Amino acid sequence: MSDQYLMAHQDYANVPGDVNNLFEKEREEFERMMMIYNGAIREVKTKLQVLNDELSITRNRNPIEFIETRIKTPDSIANKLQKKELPLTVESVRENLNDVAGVRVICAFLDDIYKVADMLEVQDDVDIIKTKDYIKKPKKNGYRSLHLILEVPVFFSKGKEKVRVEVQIRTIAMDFWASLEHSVKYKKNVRDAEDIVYELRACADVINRTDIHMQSIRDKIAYIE
Ligand code: 0O2
Repeated sequence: MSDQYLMAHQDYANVPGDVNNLFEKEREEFERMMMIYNGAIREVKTKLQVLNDELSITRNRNPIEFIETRIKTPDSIANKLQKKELPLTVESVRENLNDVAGVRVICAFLDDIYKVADMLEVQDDVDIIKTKDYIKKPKKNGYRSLHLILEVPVFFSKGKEKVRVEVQIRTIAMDFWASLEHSVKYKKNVRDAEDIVYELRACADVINRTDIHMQSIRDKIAYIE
């Protein structure tokens, strides 16, 4: 059993009181759902690794620097459903949440992001349900990333199930920015945070210009004999 699979179960076992009770009636169903999401994460990660290996031969370099995966914790699932005023049931999770299974793909260059997305799109068994391009249309805070909601089949002893996975694709620099920005969300003193939000916004713009510049330098290097 993988560490990640174990982690999902440990998280479930350690959920704070309220949330634990919310899914208690459906504990078995909930565990099965998490097992299925874990399967889908593995499917998508393997697909990405195979594509990366192939491109490292045909293009002589890897478009993907690294891949991270995560499964949403039960309390985070419950919080999101509550925020959207949706029922806290397994059925509601499956119908309404797209990001219980999450895969993050980190690329060196901007054009690699779209290359990876295109390669996923043409796979026979991958359906792209939704695309959010926060690179072409960044969020107000400066967040940039390409989000794809995929549906992939996961095969079991008694058939297959289509499962949704959120894939976030971004550059190393965008990822660096997003990790720091994410930590501001958990700070209580909003007044102090206001300056930080402004500075982060400015950094996001610098990062974007740098990403574009690095890509053009890479292209120039490619022409040097
Ligand atoms: P966590 O902790 O990463 O799981 P939807 O109902 O799906 O349309 P949602 O879920 O807000 O609405 O979709 P969106 O905008 O695609 O965001 C999904 C995820 O993208 C977030 O998950 C974050 O991981 C990431 N993200 C989106 N906006 C930002 C941002 O401004 N800053 C950072 N750092 N990350 C962002 P969660 O569930 O919010 O969080």
